[in-house]
Amino acid sequence: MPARLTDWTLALCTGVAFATGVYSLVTGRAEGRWVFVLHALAGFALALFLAPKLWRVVARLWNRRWDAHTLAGLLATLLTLLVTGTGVAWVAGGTFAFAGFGLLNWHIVFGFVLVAITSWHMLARAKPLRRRDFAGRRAAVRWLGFAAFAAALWPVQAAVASSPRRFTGSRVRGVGADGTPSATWPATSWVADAPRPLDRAAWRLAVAGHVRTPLEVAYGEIAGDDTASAALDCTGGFYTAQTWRGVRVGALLDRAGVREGAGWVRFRSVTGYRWSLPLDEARDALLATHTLYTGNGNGNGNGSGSGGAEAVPLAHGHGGPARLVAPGERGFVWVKWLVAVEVLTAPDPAQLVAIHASGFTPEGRGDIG
Ligand code: HEM
Ligand code: HEM
Ligand SMILES: Nc1nc2c(c(=O)[nH]1)N[C@H]1C(S)=C(S)[C@@H](COP(=O)(O)O)O[C@H]1N2
Ligand SMILES: [Mo]
Repeated sequence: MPARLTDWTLALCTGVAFATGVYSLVTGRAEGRWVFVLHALAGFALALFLAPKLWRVVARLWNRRWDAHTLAGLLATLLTLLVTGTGVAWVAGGTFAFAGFGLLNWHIVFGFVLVAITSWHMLARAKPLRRRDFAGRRAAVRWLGFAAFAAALWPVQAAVASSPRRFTGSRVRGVGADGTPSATWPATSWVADAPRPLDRAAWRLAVAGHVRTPLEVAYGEIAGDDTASAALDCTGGFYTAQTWRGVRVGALLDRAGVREGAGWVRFRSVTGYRWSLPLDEARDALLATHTLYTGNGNGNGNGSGSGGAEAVPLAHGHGGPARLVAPGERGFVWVKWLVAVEVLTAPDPAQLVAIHASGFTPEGRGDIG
């Protein structure tokens, strides 16, 4: 295979794997499934095209034609193996934890490092692709052969892959011994938000912003009868499918009266963590105070029975008194410890900073209540 064709194919595979990987972080709907397929194919192809590449450069390394940038190529090789290895190990059901990070988190970290290292390697070595690098029949046949090989690995991995896994790659948590949902999924604050427990009696939710009548709503008004069945799917690699109970956001917004020109609704935590959704999507979302279980014992017993279903109040770790439940959105959108619902006329770009910085606010650190 022509050297430059191999090299630029490696660049393409790395770019596609990285882009689909990053995009996968925000995909929570089944229509986004293809992103994960493309991600795996790009990853498999990267690993396969590595073979002719190393075959080609090994003599160069062996003959000590080393310079200041050789290290980049060597590190790229190492990172390629680490990234594809951790990806496949995750899919195959592997577990691993180091420095507070699990296997999937390390996979993501390695992915970012690989892109940085490959950029360095390319700046030092890349030569432009010419027409004759991919015009030859032999080259085309070989290239297609490799690509077909990568695609053929997809059904193989599907057969080998661990289950139950969601299409996002997340593994199920929060199920009882009998396999039905229970209130036992992990409490995860990925930026180490750790507020003090909020007192339900004193807690108030502000409904504010672009509304006719700003409201201060007490717990009893949020703990309603609206329900939503939806999976909380954390990008850290777990999901839990629950029936959530509380009040539909749209019902609250109707009470406050959304003003003309509103387009977004921002959900804010006591820690400063916040996210916003388009108005229509926000209306369908739920402010949840409880999870519901039919049958006995799955909710750990501290709930109240009603109509055969047991309702368990959201524990502090899960964002009680009330959290956002946004069906179809990844877990990071499901703001915990809600204190405000704000109607906006434009999206809030600073939320991208807020979801990384909320562990550093006095409330987020738990210094003040
Ligand atoms: C992402 C996976 C890649 C790996 C693991 C990798 C690995 C290596 C290694 C180990 C070497 C020999 C050490 C050195 O002289 O630097 C090398 C050389 C080289 N690489 Fe890469 N590389 C990758 C991607 C790329 C890309 C994307 C390009 C350019 C588009 C590229 C172009 C080159 C060139 C031109 C050389 C000089 C050696 C020769 O052409 O014979 N590589 N690579
Ligand atoms: C840049 C280089 C990357 C490469 C080469 C790569 C490669 C892979 C491979 C080969 C797999 C296994 C796929 C399978 O067997 O189905 C995988 C899985 C996965 N990767 Fe990556 N990856 C990269 C970056 C990323 C990034 C940046 C993210 C997220 C930000 C990410 C998220 C994931 C997830 C969520 C899975 C599990 C998918 C599943 O369980 O079906 N990857 N990756
Ligand atoms: N205030 C706040 N809300 C938050 C988070 C956070 O760190 N702070 N983490 C989010 C993430 S990344 C996930 S996956 C879910 C986790 O919810 P759980 O603790 O009930 O599992 O909450 C989301 N809501
Ligand atoms: Mo998460």
